[in-house]
Amino acid sequence: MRTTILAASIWPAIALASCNSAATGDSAPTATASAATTAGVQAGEPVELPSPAPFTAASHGTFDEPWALAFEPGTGVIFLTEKPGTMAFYDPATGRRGTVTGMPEVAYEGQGGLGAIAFAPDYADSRTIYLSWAKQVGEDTKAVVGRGVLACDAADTCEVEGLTEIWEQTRTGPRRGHYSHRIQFSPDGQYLFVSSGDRQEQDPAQDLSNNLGTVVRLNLDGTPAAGNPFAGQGSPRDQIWSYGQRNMLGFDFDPQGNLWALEHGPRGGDELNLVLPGHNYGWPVRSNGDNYSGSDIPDHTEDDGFTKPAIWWNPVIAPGGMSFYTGDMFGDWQGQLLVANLGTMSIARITTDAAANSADEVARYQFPRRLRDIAVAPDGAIWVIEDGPEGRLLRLTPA
Ligand SMILES: [Ca+2]
Ligand SMILES: [Ca+2]
Repeated sequence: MRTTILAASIWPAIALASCNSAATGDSAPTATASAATTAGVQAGEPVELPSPAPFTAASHGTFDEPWALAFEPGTGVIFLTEKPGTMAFYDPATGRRGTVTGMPEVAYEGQGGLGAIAFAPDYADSRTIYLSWAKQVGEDTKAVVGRGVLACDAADTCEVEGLTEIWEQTRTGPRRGHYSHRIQFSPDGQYLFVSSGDRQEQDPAQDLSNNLGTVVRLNLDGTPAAGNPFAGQGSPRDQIWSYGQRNMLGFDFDPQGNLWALEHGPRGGDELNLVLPGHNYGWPVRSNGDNYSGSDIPDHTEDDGFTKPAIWWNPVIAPGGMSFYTGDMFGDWQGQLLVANLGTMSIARITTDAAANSADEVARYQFPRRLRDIAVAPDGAIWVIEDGPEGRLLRLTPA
């Protein structure tokens, strides 16, 4: 009963606005392909893929350097961050789209800008959302995470109210890359995990006096979680969950509750790692790739003392984002990992075995452009965003 009342009080603005949309359902005056709906979702514009795939793709509009997407719990409305510092939303059911104000000031340069978006585990009650971004600090930058409350009205706008920084990279740097700053909540909703890239500085990933090149495990308010592997050793060691990691743009829990991170290698050596507390993944001491200059970095070996990747790529796949598939629409893919790739302009489909710390790439599907992020909709459809200016929002459904 309480849930019902809350739902009605939380989402009336969205529902009202949807009724005002010209593209809504049976009252839509036009019958073009883009306005038609299938199973309650806009059809979109068909997109031709470079080679046969077990799905068809349809575009649902373009965005300005989209970086991450997430589905609002309860409504299925898609919220997308745009790297220059803006956020948009799109309702697949009606085609309605709008903007979100209250965004932070971001350091938009190189790989930096607005990053991840995640809805709090208690979003239905709290309306709290989490964002990550690159922040200017003098001549340097750092990745930060903040949270605020999402408020939407009927005028196709939403606002993030009271956005407050709750976590930061403890060492700033002059380079404009390897922020990582992907966000995941533990399946029980108790913990906030953030991937913190090495900021192209390399050595800090082995130095626990900073939190670069690590995964951190935090309480929902950004404070270090109790029980972390280096608890009691001061800050920031007390927030570090794992280390020796490079630039983790793929970051997700599998359906069994294991956390995985997919990091960019240098010249070769992209790695998918099962993220375990206290483990050291070897960067920059070991890599199955080498430096961009061509100089050697010793490969991972059985006796190197570091945790080995479950799978690695040489040449690289250059991941943008990843999501474990949970849904009915692609039933055979249940529990498999889907990686949206920048460099190889593809989706890689991967089976994982956490107990054996192994994984296999079982298929790769080519796309016409670089892919930045991927997410699974409540109905089981797969959504991806293309990288760059006028990056398209694509919905994939079985062919
Ligand atoms: Ca490694
Ligand atoms: Ca090597």
